[in-house]
Amino acid sequence: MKLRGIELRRIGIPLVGPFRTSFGTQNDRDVLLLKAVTDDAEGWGECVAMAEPSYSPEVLASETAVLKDWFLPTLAGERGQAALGAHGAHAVTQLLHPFKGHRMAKAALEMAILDAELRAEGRSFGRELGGVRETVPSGVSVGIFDTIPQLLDVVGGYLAEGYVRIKLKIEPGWDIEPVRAVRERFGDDLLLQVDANTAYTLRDARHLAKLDDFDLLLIEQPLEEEDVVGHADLAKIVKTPICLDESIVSAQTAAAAIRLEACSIINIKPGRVGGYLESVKIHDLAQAHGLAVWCGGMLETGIGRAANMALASLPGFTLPGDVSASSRFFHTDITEPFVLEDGHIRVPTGPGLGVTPIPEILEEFTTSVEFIEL
Ligand code: NPG
Repeated sequence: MKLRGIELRRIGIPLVGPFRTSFGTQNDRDVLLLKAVTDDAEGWGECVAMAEPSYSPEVLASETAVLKDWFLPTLAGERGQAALGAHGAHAVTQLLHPFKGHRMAKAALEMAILDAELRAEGRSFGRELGGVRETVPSGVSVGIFDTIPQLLDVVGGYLAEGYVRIKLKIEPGWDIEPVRAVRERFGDDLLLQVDANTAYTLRDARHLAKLDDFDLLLIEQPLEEEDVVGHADLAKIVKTPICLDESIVSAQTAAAAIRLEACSIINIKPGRVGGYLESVKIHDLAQAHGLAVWCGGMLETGIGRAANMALASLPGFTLPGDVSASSRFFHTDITEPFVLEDGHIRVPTGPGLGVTPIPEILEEFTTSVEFIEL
């Protein structure tokens, strides 16, 4: 495979409504899309970085800069092209290994090149990653609201649509009571979990233990991302399983967290860990240690969503993920929308991602575009 160039395209899509978490409120999604142009095919990648460094230090501006200044020149060089020619997308991680961090840019680049490679060979993302399911159960992430009646209305709406699991965003002051209200209104059979996005400290352990009354599937990332030991301490006080998100940025950090017993469940987000291939490694590691994993979401367009569906179809993804229908976030997606079918979403089976942006819609949302020839 010869990589001819990469198109970097910024798009802005309005959200169906504000999405409030413990780290801020989003009203639209500003996305960096990559298109890898090879001799044989074109492939798409989506960079999940956000505009502000509130979830991760990696932001759209930093990821665009490292791609242009470091990653693309490395792939363009003689050694880069030779490695891509021999090993395709599997060479990307090794080639970019000398560069620290910026996993969201690495993930997007690997994804675009892998998509181009698979499209050229007529193979699907799902098959390539090791997927075993045709459909995946769909969970939905529910933001923070001003009042409990508002929250109950929204959760009721999602359940009427068929979502099989509800994740409530929590923060100090919005935790026990909203969880109690949802559990009481919708009953004990509802699959329910919470996500704190690092909003607590170990001093809140007794308070968080009150969540044990509500039979939650898990508490996601209650403490700061670097406080892995704190999560291990918390896991001894709280009975609800601890799930890590922000703390896990690689298979190596996953191995350390498992060894420390800091979590019993992992949320895998390919952008956060540097790509779909690293995600498979974390899946395999978790499976070997008997931990459940599930696929997180970062308000992806249909491009990132398609790849997430493929990942979520692997056998170790035993909990429903944040793999919602496109309509959860967007009135108009840039690809054919992903839709709920009896609480599940169909994993694309066509070559590569199995979906492509619809040109007119892509143009409408585009705010800038640049082609970098290699
Ligand atoms: O379904 O795409 C989705 C969103 C799920 O809540 C969700 N994502 O902390 O997990 C998270 C949160 C998030 C969104 C994080 C955007 C970072 C950016």
